[in-house]
Amino acid sequence: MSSEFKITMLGASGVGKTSLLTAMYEQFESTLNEMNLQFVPDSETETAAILAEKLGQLRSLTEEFEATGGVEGDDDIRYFNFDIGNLGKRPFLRLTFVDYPGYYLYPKSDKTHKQFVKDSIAESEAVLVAIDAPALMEKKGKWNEYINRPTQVKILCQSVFQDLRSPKLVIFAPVKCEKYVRNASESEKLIKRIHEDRGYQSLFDFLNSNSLRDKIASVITPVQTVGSVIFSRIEEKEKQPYFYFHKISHDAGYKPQDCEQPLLYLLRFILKLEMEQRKQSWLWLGFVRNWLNLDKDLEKSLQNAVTCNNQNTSIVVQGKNWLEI
Ligand SMILES: Nc1nc2c(ncn2[C@@H]2O[C@H](COP(=O)(O)OP(=O)(O)OP(=O)(O)O)[C@@H](O)[C@H]2O)c(=O)[nH]1
Ligand SMILES: [Mg+2]
Repeated sequence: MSSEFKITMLGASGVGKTSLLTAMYEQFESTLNEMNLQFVPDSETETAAILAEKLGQLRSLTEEFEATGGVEGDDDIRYFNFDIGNLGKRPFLRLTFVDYPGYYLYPKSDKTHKQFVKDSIAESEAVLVAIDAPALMEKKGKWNEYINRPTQVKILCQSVFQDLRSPKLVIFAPVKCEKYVRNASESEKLIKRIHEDRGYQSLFDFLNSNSLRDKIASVITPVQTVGSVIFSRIEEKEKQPYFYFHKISHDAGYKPQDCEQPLLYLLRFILKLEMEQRKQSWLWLGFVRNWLNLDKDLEKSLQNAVTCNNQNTSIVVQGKNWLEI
């Protein structure tokens, strides 16, 4: 059996959770190949097939389109297994991403749905928070609470992150952010806004509170899940916002960028957990359950891989020690 790590997606309806998973899968494959590793096809959940369908949707975005979740979004819980192994060998690591319709988070949603998300986060080693960047950045963040629901996200984390017995990684991934990462100073602005009051400040404050500080690592890593489309405008109809995007040029194709970054941080964290446990397992007996049993070569290639974090666009907010190899 390979070791299994669970990651729960977090984010309201339509922010881009499933698209993010799709782009991550696509882009990470080439990173893995460079290390002589590969995704091993997973016949149980047909991850690759489902993601291919979503990929088709992303590729076929028209000249101008409105980004929505809900109807075109997903209506069920889905588990995406990313199995990683040496070429031609059995996988040594399985990353299971838990994806669900974003409306599960809403205050009025079914109790069992909300409980499902809570349980899933509690059982996960990491949480991947997708953030709709235009909602955060445009009109001084007027639509952020409505679209991204940071308060709801914080309340959920507060109810789950208590008495943590093992460290957790929280990855903040702003998506649809082509317009905001065109140069270093714009990227900085995006990252700053995520930290601010209008963004996720109170969640960061909570994660950095005395009882959690030592056990939580968090990073912000912007991704471009489509790459070739850019935010153009918001139209307000009957007090509802509609976000429109357009292609950067007539023949611009699907060109995701930095989508492997969240996975690199994840692997870094997993590797570090392994190393720490090996060093001081007497201290951390509580979370010895996921030994990777890496051989020397594999450990080396993983170590090489995780140094590929893009320092220009991503930052570690807290818990650097859980990510240092
Ligand atoms: N412009 C732009 N649009 C995107 C990007 N990623 C996703 N979208 C669009 O945003 C919409 C919602 O994306 P999804 O990935 O389905 O969102 P979701 O969070 O899974 O939504 P639910 O499953 O309903 O919770 C779709 O119309 C996507 O085409 C992006 O990087 N840029
Ligand atoms: Mg979805």
